[in-house]
Amino acid sequence: MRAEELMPCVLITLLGLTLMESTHGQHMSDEPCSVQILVPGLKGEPGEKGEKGAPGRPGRLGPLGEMGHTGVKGHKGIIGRYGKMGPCGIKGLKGDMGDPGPMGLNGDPGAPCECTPLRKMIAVAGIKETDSKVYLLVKEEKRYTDAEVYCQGRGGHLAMPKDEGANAAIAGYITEAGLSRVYIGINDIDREGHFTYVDRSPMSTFSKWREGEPNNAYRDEDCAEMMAAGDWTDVACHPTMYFVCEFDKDIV
Ligand SMILES: [Ca+2]
Ligand SMILES: [Ca+2]
Repeated sequence: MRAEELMPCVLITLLGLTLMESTHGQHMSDEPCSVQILVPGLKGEPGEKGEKGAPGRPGRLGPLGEMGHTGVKGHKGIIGRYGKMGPCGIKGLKGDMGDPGPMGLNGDPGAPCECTPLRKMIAVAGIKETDSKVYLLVKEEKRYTDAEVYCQGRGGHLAMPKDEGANAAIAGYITEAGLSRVYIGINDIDREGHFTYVDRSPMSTFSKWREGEPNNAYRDEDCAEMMAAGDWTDVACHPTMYFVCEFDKDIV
């Protein structure tokens, strides 16, 4: 037999030996080279169930799902916290003036009065004085009652000459001022023909009526004036003229 013819036999035998070794090994070595047809055996009995395998690898990412339906509107929420303070507003209009405040404290005492210069100044302004009275010629034309109000407002009365000295002082005052007549504090307003001083003190022994006066001319003369010579006449009360006030010295 040539090598070429022997080769298939050898190959098949080797193959058969290899396959059959586990079951027929002891018989194969004695057999001469022969052709054997190897076919699969019968299906065996099912094996026992194996153990659970390890978890598989993660699957591939799936496709996007469809868009969901619009939900139902929810209930109103509770009130939130206060917000931050807003910016400043524009300036308002000016308000009304307030009530007057309380009176302030008294000021410090003034400097002591330098009386000599003051008296000198008053004298320059035209004051006349006797031992007990100071007279002031007021060059403002007023009715009799208004003249008395003026004098009272300054703490005095229309001049009430009650003796020759006072009467002379007033008369000199009128003359020096270049006047002819002024109101003085004598009248019979309360009772016709019954003259009193303007402070209602009675006429006593002293009087200086001009001859023929008082005559209550036109039945309308209830006031009195002094002429520059110092004599008196009764006159109407409503004409306006200058007048002389008198003040007690102890209150000046
Ligand atoms: Ca009269
Ligand atoms: Ca008269």
